[in-house]
Amino acid sequence: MEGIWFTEKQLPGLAVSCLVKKTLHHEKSEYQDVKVVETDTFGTMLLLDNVIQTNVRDEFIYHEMISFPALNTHPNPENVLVIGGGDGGTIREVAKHPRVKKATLVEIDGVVVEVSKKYLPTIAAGLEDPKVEVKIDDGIKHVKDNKNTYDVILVDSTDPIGPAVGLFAKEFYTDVFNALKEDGIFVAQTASPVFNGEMIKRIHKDLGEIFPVKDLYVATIPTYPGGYWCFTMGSKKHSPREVAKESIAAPNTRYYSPDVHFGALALPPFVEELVK
Ligand code: AG3
Repeated sequence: MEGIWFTEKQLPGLAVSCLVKKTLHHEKSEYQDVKVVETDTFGTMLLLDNVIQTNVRDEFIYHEMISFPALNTHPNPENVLVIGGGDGGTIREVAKHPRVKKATLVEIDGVVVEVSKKYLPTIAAGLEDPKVEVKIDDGIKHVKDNKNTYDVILVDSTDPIGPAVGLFAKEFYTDVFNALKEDGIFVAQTASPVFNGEMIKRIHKDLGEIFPVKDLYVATIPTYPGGYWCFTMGSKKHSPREVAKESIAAPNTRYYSPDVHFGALALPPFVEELVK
């Protein structure tokens, strides 16, 4: 794959293509096809089953936005769990938050962790942070086995196909609820409000039956289908809308800021419609 176009078939009738200069790595792990490619437009890029997961150019947007809204909604997010996210980008942001003491990453596919360390060192940097512990294990099992343990749980999964299906199920959200302490907060990436509206609605309904507080916020992520992405939050107590602006920590962030915290929660009517 040198100087040819990689195409992700994002939807049955939609594809996005990227000019690839070089394939740096390609292997089939126990769970998926793992590829790292060098592109002009986005720099080094991680593909799982030919789906764009992350890249050096726009990764900061997704990784900051999956992490900081929950970390700043919780008054004291000392103990944080990230499920998935083996590239390390999410845990890197988590470890940056001044009130986080311990961050555990549970990734099912050890190959993703190894390949990211080798080819995506700026993203994988968090995996070496002293606050961080990496476990190669099944996140679904991990939450079942660790009750009343975490302040914040972030689910940095792939799309709801293949190994990630269970991470979008109501049973899993119930286990996440139980793995959180009494004022815990959960966030998951929940795809595109334009293309995945029905799923977002269903998730919101499921969460509403489990968590007292639920919310949705958006960010612009150029490489994901539609470029406009949702994150869903379930919280036992605190609302992201009631955070004191002065208490918000945004250490060296490039997308997230105290204003973006609230701006991301301002939903256009068609998105609001999905969570009413
Ligand atoms: N996880 C979310 C990837 C979803 C992208 N979907 C797609 N391209 N169709 C990203 C992992 C980054 N840590």
